[in-house]
Amino acid sequence: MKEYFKVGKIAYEGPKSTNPLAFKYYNKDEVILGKPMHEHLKFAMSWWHTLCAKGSDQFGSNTMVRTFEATDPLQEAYQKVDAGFEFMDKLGIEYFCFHDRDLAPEMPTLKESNEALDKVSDYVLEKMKGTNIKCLWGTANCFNHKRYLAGAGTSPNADVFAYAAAQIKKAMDTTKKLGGKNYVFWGGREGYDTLLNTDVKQELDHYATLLTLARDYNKKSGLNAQLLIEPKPKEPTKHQYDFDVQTVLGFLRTYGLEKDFKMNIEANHATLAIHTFNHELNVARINGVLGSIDANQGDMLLGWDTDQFPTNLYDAILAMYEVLLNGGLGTGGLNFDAKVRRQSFTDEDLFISYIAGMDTFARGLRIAAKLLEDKVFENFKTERYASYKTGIGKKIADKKVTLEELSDYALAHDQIENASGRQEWLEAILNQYI
Ligand code: XLS
Ligand code: CA
Ligand code: CA
Repeated sequence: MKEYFKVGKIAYEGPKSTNPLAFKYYNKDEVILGKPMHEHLKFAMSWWHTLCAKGSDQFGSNTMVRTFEATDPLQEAYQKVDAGFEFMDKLGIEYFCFHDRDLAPEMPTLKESNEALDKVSDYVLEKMKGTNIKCLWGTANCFNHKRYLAGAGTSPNADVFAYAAAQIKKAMDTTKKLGGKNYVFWGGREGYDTLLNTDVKQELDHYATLLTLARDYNKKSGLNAQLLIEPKPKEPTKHQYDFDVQTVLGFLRTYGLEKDFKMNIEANHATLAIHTFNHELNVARINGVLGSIDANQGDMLLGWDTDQFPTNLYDAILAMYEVLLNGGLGTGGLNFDAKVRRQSFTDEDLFISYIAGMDTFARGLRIAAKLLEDKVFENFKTERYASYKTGIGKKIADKKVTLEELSDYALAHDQIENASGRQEWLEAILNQYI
């Protein structure tokens, strides 16, 4: 078997190590809050950004130097499988995520595209045998091809809707074949740019129909995956229908789908919605729909979906804090939906970026666990809301009060005393834990 990367197995060397090709914080088997790190942090390799992205942008062509490239796209697809498994093995990554069109190329007809996907996924299945590498989630790419110029499930063209349904069916079959425990729907081009040509009500109805059909097929086909919607507020369209977690919750409840879907929360999409990553995780958690994470980060000064590797420790701590409060991610995990920068074009950069991301989350986990153990914020919050534990507050919390009674109470207690929110103090304590 050809070796594609001139990099050996990545080992844990601890925080003092200066070796760029070693983990400083991710110590796979170290137990944190009763569970080994690799169970808290089910890291996944994104097939698209790792094996398919070649560094091109709006202004320039490819920059990546990849030894697994080939002139025939199908040949390249097989080589990507070999390279991908070598990469995951060397990093100790146990999961991967894929779009149908990352695994195998789009062919001239749908039938041929399906056949190509069958062949390449057979090969993936073969490679999985004898390893502990698993599929975290699959999805269908219903946004790249020009047929999807006006969306997939929300396209004004019914033939496009049918084509998307066919692609989703096949991607679900492929996810089942590879043993995937989750299936993701990112809205792609489900959104609009101008109301002058768009019937939003009709588009949302159609989108819900597509998701309902997929929900039914999930059971009928025996895939039985956790279905996940991935919110994103803009890009490619101006108004993406799956804006953020709260918007998606409203949509799911309108169409009676709230019990069937959880969410895949991406850090960069949260910040595009002018939310923090932990805000989105929190909204999902308190509504019981925190399913999985796309671990990356954006650049606040650029303001588009840059999909950078997550190196911001602060955000990782607050994210892992939510994950711990959630009791983990169930069947979900942490997918590196992240790509190396255009100037980081070597194979080594790919490894270094994954190490940086894994170490950031490992360190975030350690610090979040300590904060939680010491109940730093939890004790503060208990105290802050203590007025709802007794007296009139308890009556409000128990919903055993009328507006008239509250009015009488307020008339007798109209000299209000508030307590400080102590934000700066709490931020300083958080810094002490870092
Ligand atoms: C794009 C999305 C996409 C999904 C999967 O912005 O992040 O990559 O994760 O289709
Ligand atoms: Ca994503
Ligand atoms: Ca993204």
